[in-house]
Amino acid sequence: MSASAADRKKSASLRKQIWHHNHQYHVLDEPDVPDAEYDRLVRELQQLEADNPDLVTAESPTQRVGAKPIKAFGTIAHQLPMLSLDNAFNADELRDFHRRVTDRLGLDAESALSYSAEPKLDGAAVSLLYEDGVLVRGATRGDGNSGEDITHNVRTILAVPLQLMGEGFPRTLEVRGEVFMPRAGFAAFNAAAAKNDEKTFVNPRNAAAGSLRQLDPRLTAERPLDIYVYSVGVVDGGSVPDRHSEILCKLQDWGLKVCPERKVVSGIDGCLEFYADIGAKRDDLPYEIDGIVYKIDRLDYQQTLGFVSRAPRWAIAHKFPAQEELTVVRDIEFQVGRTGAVTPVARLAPVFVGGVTVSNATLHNMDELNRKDVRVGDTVIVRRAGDVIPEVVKIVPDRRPIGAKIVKIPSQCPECGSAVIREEDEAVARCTGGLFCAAQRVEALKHFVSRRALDIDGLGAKLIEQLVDINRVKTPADLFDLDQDGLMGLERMGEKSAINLLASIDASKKTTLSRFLYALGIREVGEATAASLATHYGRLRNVMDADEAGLQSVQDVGPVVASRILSFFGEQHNQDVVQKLIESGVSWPEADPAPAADDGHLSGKVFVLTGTLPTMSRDEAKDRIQAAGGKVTGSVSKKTDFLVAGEKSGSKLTSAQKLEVAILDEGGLEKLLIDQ
Ligand code: D41
Repeated sequence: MSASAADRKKSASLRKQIWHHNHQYHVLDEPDVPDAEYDRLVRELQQLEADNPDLVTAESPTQRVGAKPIKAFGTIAHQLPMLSLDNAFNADELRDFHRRVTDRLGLDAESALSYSAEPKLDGAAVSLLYEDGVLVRGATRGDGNSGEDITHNVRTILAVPLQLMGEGFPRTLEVRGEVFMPRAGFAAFNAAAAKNDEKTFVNPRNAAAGSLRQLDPRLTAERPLDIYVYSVGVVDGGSVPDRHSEILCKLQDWGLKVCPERKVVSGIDGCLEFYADIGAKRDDLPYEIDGIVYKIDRLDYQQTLGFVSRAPRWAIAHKFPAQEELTVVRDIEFQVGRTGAVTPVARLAPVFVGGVTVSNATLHNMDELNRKDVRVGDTVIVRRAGDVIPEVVKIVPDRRPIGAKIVKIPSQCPECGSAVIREEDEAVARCTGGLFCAAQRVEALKHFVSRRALDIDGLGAKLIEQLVDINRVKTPADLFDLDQDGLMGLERMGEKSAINLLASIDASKKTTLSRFLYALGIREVGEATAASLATHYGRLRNVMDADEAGLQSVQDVGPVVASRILSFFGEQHNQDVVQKLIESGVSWPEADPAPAADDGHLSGKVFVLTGTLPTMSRDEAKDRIQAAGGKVTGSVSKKTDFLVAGEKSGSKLTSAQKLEVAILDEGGLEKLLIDQ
């Protein structure tokens, strides 16, 4: 039976509405209806299609994910080859490129030649073919001449429209772009995979490429993939504008997703400026990029220049420093942290990666070490992305030398010889020496004096190590009876530094309860928890006397944190240290416990800080927000109440605008802090 005219009309209308909301959400990042409304529309269409199977069309939003895996990938010959990109690894190579093109075009090298500049996404290049506005085919780039048919998989990417929008698109339109996995999705995917003992991806690029090469589209649909399109291929039965930048705008009008960071720049200086701007934001972008692509904007110039051996003469990729490099593991050692965690660390042949020279990389814990099977002598891929600590991603099995040594975790602490044990359900092994262990003492002291704790200026790691080595300092309390003569006996310590250090030790005595609690280094008690405890209890005595139920009523304190606090203060030697610190003159303003429901007038409010404020330092802003009961987090989300934005605010500002988070400048924050 065929559907009634009314149902036909209804289904067409529902499809249109769903495409629209889908486009708002996945392409523009500007959802315009609540999820519940979107779901309702989809369910209505599903029901209508179930009742009237003849209403189902391939481009219906209900048909993104095919029910069955395909048997094998077909091959698709690209009608126009998908070219590759030449690279420039520094500004000089970019200048050479610019000189070549201006020469060939008969222009002055100083002339203001327009380039369309865009970040170079690190993902997988694909081709999407639209016929009469309907997505009919998706293909990988392959070798540029032919790729694999991945239509079933690209259809599952919500940012890929199954039907183009608006008007004026050519009857046949092939667009090319980069499918990528945003950082957040990559991290979440890998965390879930690791938890389930499944294979994790080495980097977002492999994750994107691997996800596209699934036979079962239901698997691809579960991967958080996204796309930016960056050029057109075949165009038939219509036309596109005659500038690259205008083509991108057109593609956007037709519902395709293009990178918002793109910009038309003028001449070599414009290129370099854009490179520096994006470079400064690189770590804050929600996706990984490995460079900037510059394309001569005018298509007639592009035509004149043509291409050589698979790469256009009119475009170039200006690379950023690589975030992954190969190097050799010289040794694997074990480090003891503040909490006694014994962590394997790879000592590497120094290698320049992610903009710095790296000679150590964490192996996290024994499970990781075993899973990655890293041995001394192995060649490994080291990765340093953003300000994340460098890590060993994987070994290169082909390069393993004969006799590469397997390293086992020591049964005794390399620092103090106490037993190393690993509790059930714990990934990390720990030294049982506690503050008897010099390594733990050093780390505990470093933490105690750190900027956000007691903030003792001039007491660096080297000095602490010396003081611990000669047994002059065993606990933080011992810092307060150091004297000038004692200090001057140490290496590299003159009279002046000794006097300065004593002055800053003295100055650190006036502190806050929150800093003091944080400085004690109780496991799981970070700054935010310390601040919650301080506002909740007001006095140290109250914290020390609190019971489990009481502790758990504090914001952010769950059973684990509560038990850590209880056992910390349950230890006599910790009580002694606290007592001694107070006797040495460490003090803070004690307050009455905060009323239960309200920990300050900004209680419950979530802040994010970005950019540089005119007069307030970031730490100061954070302290004052926390003192008023507010919470400061690192990234903007739906839960954020305020973004405090200063000069040079990057992607956090954009995210806040998108999510309609209230944005404050320093003046606005001041008002809020004072306003009761
Ligand atoms: O973001 C990218 N990965 C990107 C790749 C980009 N933004 N633009 C590109 N433009 C081209 C030309 C100039 C050939 C149209 C590309 C690529 N090609 C490309 N991706 C993989 C190979 C070549």
